[in-house]
Amino acid sequence: MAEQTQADIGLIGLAVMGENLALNIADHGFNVAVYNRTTQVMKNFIAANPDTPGGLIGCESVADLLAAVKKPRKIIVLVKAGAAVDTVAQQLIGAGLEKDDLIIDCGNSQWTDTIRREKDYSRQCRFFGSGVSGGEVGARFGPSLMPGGDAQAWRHLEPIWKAIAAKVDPGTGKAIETAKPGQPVKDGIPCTAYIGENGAGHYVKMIHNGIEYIDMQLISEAYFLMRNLLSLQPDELSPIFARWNQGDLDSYLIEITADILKQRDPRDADSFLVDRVLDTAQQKGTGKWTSINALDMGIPANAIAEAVFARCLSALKDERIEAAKHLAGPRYTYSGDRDELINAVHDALYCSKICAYAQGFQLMRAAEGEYHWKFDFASIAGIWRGGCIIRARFLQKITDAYTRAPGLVNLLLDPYFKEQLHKGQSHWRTVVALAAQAGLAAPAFMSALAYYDGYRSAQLPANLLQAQRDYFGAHTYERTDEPRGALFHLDWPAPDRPEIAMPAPGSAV
Ligand code: 2AM
Repeated sequence: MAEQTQADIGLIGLAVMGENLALNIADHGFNVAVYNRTTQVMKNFIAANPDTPGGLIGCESVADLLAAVKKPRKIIVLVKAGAAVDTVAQQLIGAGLEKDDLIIDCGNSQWTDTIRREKDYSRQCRFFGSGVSGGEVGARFGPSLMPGGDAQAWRHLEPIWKAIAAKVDPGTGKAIETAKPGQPVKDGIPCTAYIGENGAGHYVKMIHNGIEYIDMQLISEAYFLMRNLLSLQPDELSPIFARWNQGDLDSYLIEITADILKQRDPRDADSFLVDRVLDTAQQKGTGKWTSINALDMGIPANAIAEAVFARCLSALKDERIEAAKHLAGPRYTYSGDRDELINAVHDALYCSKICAYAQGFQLMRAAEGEYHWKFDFASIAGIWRGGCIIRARFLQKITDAYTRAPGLVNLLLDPYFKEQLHKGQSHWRTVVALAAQAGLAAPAFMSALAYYDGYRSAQLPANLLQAQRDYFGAHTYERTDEPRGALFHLDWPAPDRPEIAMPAPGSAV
């Protein structure tokens, strides 16, 4: 039984994320009470960390944990997403959690679950959902944190969240390097801010992950095209990514790509590890959730969905090996200039990335209407500048864009991004055309370009499509020479039948 009520915060679930978050909080001088279902795990954790700046209190029951934490209690829950979150929430409520207390679900919960839980538990406590990005290292030394829940409750969590989050240099907009244990980063702009009511934090975390999928796919396609068209070895590609990391593409994912490509196989120093890694990508589901949500809301986030499908296609390894024996592609040898192609791939990557982020922000804009949130997009891009997997110099440009124009309809229309697309599109088209000519799969580059060209087209072929719908299903159409909303139908084929004006949906007729 904990003897004093002294802990600033409680934490349930001591798997690696829970342990690292607890240590990060304690590093910043907060006292943390910890509980784990399997008591020995908690005992081992306490024994392994006797000397943290804030101190850890080990609790053997949920009741002990509640007794140890100062009121209003803040209890972080880091258990497996799904039913376990409800199990733990109910245990806490059963053990005497009070109405002012906060449960903060830091797992990868689906935002719809968080909306439900916030409602279901609103009589017993204040339920928060906070996205935590940056993996195990981020949790330990500075994650990007996306909290959603009751706006009044946020002020109780804010000092701790701001202390433990990654920090960004206010001058450069770049993440400050992760600190060593016991040397927390104190200065800089914290990568956390209140996101919105109920599931808003978990929703924005999901969009982060959806963007992460497409970011990774685009980098992989850039690697694949340069490797195949220029016959470059991984250690020749590594310095190209390292150089890109000094410019517009400066980001964590480009940085680790440069590292990965120069890594030799620990089993065979003559080969590169990347060539020994099987080309089948796994997934945990957040990219899929993002794509399903895009389909549900009718938002064209095609590049994000394409990145999910690219992983699905990669997973069909046995089928692909078999198909490769039967299905022919073109014979193609690139005979152009090496550096020119490398620059073109760079620009294709940058332009595609702009479209991918534009899609992610379009989704959040649509979700505002769907779930009654009000997002601060400059702040969201700001939170992602440090701590998380998609951290990048690029995000400062997005913060700038939404600071200039908070109501920006689409990121593509921001003057900076527009200029980049205008400058890079010729190279982008060259790369997509080369991929098609050479028969190299580059679905994300192609899909992003299709989005760009579709979005900037005042006229698309949907006139024919809608006419087809009216032809076989009497689904009606609008006319270019009539006000929007006026509906018409023809009994096709109809050389001499009149067009019928249809009542607008919802009208009294
Ligand atoms: P355990 O060590 O007892 O398995 C990740 O699975 C973390 O969530 C672990 O700390 C695990 O505790 C905890 N966890 C998973 N399901 C749980 C549940 N239903 N109740 C409490 N903790 C749970």
